[in-house]
Amino acid sequence: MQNKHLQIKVLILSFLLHHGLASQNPVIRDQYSADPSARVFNNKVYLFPSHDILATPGKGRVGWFCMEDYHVFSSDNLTDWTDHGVVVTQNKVPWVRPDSYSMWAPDCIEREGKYYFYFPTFPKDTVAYGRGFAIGVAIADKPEGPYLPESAPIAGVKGIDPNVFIDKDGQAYLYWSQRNIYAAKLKKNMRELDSEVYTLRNLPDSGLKEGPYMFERNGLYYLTYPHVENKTERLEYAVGDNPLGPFKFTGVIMDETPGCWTNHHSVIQFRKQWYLFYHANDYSPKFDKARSARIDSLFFHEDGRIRKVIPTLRGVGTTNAKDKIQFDRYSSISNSGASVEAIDTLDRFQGWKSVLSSQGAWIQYNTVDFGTKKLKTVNTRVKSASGGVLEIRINSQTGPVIAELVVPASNNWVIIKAPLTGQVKSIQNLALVAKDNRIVETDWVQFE
Ligand code: FUB
Repeated sequence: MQNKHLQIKVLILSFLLHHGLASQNPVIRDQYSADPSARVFNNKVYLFPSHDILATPGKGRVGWFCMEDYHVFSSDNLTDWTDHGVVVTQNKVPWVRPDSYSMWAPDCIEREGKYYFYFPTFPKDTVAYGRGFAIGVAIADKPEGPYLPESAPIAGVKGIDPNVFIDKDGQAYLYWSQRNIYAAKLKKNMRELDSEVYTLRNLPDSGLKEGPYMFERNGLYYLTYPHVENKTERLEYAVGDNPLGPFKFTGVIMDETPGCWTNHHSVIQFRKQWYLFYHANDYSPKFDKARSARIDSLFFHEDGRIRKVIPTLRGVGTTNAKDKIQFDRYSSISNSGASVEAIDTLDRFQGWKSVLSSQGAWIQYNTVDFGTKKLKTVNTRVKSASGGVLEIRINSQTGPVIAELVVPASNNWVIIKAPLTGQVKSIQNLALVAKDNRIVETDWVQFE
């Protein structure tokens, strides 16, 4: 009987684990989500990524980027994301090759209550996977769609990675790339160019540059872009006092990401904080054309220069203590005896686990909100063939112990419950610490 209860409990908790809301990096947990273009509309953040899928014979080019549609996501706290589903798909756009599988990096912008979604791909009259990318627009009344695609791509534009910027005077600009970065003014209808095409100069001469993203802050125009300075892409920026430049190369926003050749980003300010959206290949460590969107905070120096962003797994936002806290998306980790591994290497969307294997090894997860009411217990999903003991401490690995978790020897995942000691309230940083040298794996920790 007891076994049956345990099984039911495990089933319910497993359902919650796989259908729970996402937080931390990567932010989208059930599909690939590359080239994240984020926008703030109506006090919410909307995310317009490319949707990487894996090509198979007859469906895309095997071993290359493969995308057939776009989803849009939204969040009002940068932690919990809603997927609004497919907004544009290759076989429903009149001018697109229905077998293009090349719906690359998009962008979206609002003008006078309409939402303009820009996307590059191969038109019907081009060779798939050649150099003939065009850029189209689809228009909606709401950020989450439905979007109605125009019947033809934007005339005069050849390339990828559209980005749209509307200046304070109402003038809109389209930026895109094709090894270099180009820009042109857009007409008010947001569907036609209104100037010649400018090649943006004074950026590093050699090495691929793509994925432009323009924003303005305190009268300074930031042209940000991925560039291959060494081996793979890093994020750089140049500044100017005009949306069309001239720009002056100013620095690196994010260094190369080991194991992922591309990076692609956007920058937004949301409730007074600036954020960098970018991607890495978290769910596909061996194939870097299946990528996932991430978010980290971005800060400026006094003189307007951007501080380099160091990518984190913890990401941004507060985690509610009653949600599943994934220590494997850590803020910091001990130099030895602690690691992060995939729960199932055959299904990486199952996420990760923290593994502690020596006395004193620790993993820290910051900014957990315990609220104002005293929580009494902690549930933890753990596995240890030998059994072992973990502690949860607040502040750091040497801070006060708030729970001791005695993990039974088992080859299966089990959920154990332990009492919480002391008054833990408001926002806390937590550390999970090994009390002995036995190996203990932790999937999540949740307070109630
Ligand atoms: O997602 C396909 C391409 O990879 C994008 O268009 C580039 O910016 C790079 O991220």
